[in-house]
Amino acid sequence: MQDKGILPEEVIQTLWDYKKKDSTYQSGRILGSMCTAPHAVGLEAYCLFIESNLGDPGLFSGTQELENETITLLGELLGKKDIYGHIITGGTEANLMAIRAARNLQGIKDGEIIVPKSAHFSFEKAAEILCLNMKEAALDDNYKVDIVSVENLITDKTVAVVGIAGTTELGKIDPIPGLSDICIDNNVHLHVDAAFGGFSIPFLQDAGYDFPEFDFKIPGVSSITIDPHKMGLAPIPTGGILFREEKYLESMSIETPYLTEDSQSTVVGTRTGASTAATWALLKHLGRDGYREIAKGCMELTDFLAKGIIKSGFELVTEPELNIVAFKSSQISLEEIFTAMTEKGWLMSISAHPRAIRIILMPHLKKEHIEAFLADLKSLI
Ligand code: 0PR
Repeated sequence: MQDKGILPEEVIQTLWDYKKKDSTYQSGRILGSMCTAPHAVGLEAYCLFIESNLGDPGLFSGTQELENETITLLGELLGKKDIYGHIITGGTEANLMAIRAARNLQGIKDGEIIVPKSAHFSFEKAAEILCLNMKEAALDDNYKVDIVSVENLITDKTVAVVGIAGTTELGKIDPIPGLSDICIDNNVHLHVDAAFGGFSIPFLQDAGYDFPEFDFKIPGVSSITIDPHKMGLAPIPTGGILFREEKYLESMSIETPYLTEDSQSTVVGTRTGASTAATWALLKHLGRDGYREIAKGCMELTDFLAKGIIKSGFELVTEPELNIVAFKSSQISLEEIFTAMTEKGWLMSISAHPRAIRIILMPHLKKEHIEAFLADLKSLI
């Protein structure tokens, strides 16, 4: 560090030089991200609460009220108004908290968790941190978890089973009602990872999409991850963890003797209230109608891209269920497609199971972006 400080204008100018190297959602080139440009109302709310620290909520009682209201609103969205939870940093922290609560309540030594083969890698982190063994359940032909495989993996050491409502790679929705039945029969915690699908499935159901139930309406579901910073359009970092009963939070409660609250259940101590304000603001501003139109728009673009991919001579590896399209070609390798399209400026990702080019149709993508993408893709064959 230099001794003499630099003028603010100079500091900001240099920051701009760095920022110019970043990709932007507005360019329409980011095709492999589950995040998107934050909505202006969420951004304003975020900035308004930039000082607020929910790690010491007695100092920020207004933000604390907002968090309680936000959790109730999210619970209402996911089938149960009287729920318990927190607004945290994202899906990773939410999944860690869910598995931690399940482990603490079950009190089993050398416990195990069962996750679908399609689960996000955050469960591997959770298992390692919590000293649990992670077992992977097989998928069916449609890349959803196979219930029989889960049932066969359950033992008296199982502390939690995970189902996914919107898988990371393909956007598939696991059969949560079936998982719920076996979790109730075996007295096991069922956690639903709806980090991606939580902010679209309920609204698409309103719009007439035929999706299975996945939330607290299903009796065996004990906890749900829902990320406002994905399809919720909140600025990052904004995640949500919801529990059916207060006992799950209590099982993780640590005494905090000198703070304005006596105990804390979150992993993070100092915790921004800005994420809470942004989520509350967007739920209020957009309402069910606003979120439904956003989710529908993404699905319409998904359909447009999927049809365009087939017309251009490529193959879908599976029928899209949410707003993710995965495709390949029988003529060109994935690496060749990836390299050629990257050279043309498209920022995509390659899924691992199954291997495919993976495009996530987030709200920052417009029809003209997808038309330009398809034109470039067609030129490869
Ligand atoms: N659960 C599911 C189903 C997810 O898809 C993700 C992240 C998580 C949990 C973890 O959430 P956090 O990353 O908020 O902790 N899914 C995306 C992925 O890994 C995250 C992402 C977002 C990756 C934007 C890249 C990117 O540009 O693909």
